[in-house]
Amino acid sequence: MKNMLPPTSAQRLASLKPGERIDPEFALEIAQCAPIHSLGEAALRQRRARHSDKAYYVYNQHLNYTNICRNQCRFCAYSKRQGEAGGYTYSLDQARQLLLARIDYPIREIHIVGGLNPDLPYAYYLDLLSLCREIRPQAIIKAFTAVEVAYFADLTGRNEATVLEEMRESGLQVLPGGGAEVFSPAMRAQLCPEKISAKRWLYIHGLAHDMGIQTNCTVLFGHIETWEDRIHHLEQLRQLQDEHPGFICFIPLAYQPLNNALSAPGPTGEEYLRMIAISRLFLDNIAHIKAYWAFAGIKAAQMALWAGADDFDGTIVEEKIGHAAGADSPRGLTITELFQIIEATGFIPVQRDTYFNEIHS
Ligand code: V47
Ligand code: SF4
Repeated sequence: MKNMLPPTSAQRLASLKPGERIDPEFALEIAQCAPIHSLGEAALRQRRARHSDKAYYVYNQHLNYTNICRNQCRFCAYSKRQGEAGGYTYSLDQARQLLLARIDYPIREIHIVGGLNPDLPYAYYLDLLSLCREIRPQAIIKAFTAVEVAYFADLTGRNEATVLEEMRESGLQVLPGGGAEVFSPAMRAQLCPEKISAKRWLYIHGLAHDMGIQTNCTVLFGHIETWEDRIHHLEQLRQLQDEHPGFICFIPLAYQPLNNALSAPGPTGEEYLRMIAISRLFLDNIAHIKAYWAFAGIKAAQMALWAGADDFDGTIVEEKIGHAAGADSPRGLTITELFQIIEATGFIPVQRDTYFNEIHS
């Protein structure tokens, strides 16, 4: 029960050392039972020990090349079936126009993800990467979730290592963290039965890390999963990072409840902060925790900087996946708005690239 932590556990939480590893049982106890201010304060101490009062942000642009997808994840309001109204696929020329439309802005990251569209040939993805490389040589290309990489491998009969190598040769530098959802097989069976298994998602990220391609990681939470599922998910990520290091940043994705097949309300503000805080406390081997404002909402994301998060993501322009499911945040922010939103929290806004190299211009 919330606010009912036994004194010994409360004492342990209050005296955690910087970077101290906590076990899953303790994580479950404090995530559920610690008063939110105690949990948040412990996470804030860990966050400050690593990043002082810096709060990072990135000048980025999203490119969602298609929403046509052969999967039907129950939480997804973004995807359409082939031939369904509202389905779209950008031609390479349309993608070029979207990139050129923002060419006067000093964008540092292009974030590319899309559905699993049976109409697109493998060459399209390589050409899309080359196009981004050509138009945006200064930006880091963070492209294709493990779910897409697995799809390309199955589509072409290549193994995942070959796909990753060919993608890298065309410009891919980092994998985004999407598609992880919740690793529990029972949850996956209910949420996204067509999607690759947790085992394959973890395999692809470990493989990418071993090849020198860094990646991000996520959890989709606040729907039908339990705290046990969430901690189990964090355990899998921490173990992979121990064995195959390469995760840059962890992103708890707040479930958006509209226009999809799941019947769940989404996390409360308090639950969001608990998830951010426990992520900071448990993932002692992942440097950064992202408050993804587009899904959390700007105000909850601002609060999250006080509960363990150190990153605010970016300008985005324009977010489609969460907004299809009812996100009520803006679809993008100007760099000035982003700076001011972070500054208003009392933290120091620091522009970064995808690898968290600081940008001082
Ligand atoms: O993989 C789909 C999720 C993800 C919903 O790596 C939903 O830096 C909430 O992964 N409610 C895509 N979430 C977003 C993502 C991401 C975003 C920002 C930065 C990075 C990064 C990664 O969105 C999908 C899926 O897990 N999603 N539907 C929904 N209704
Ligand atoms: Fe397709 Fe991704 Fe949506 Fe699942 S979450 S239906 S894989 S676009």
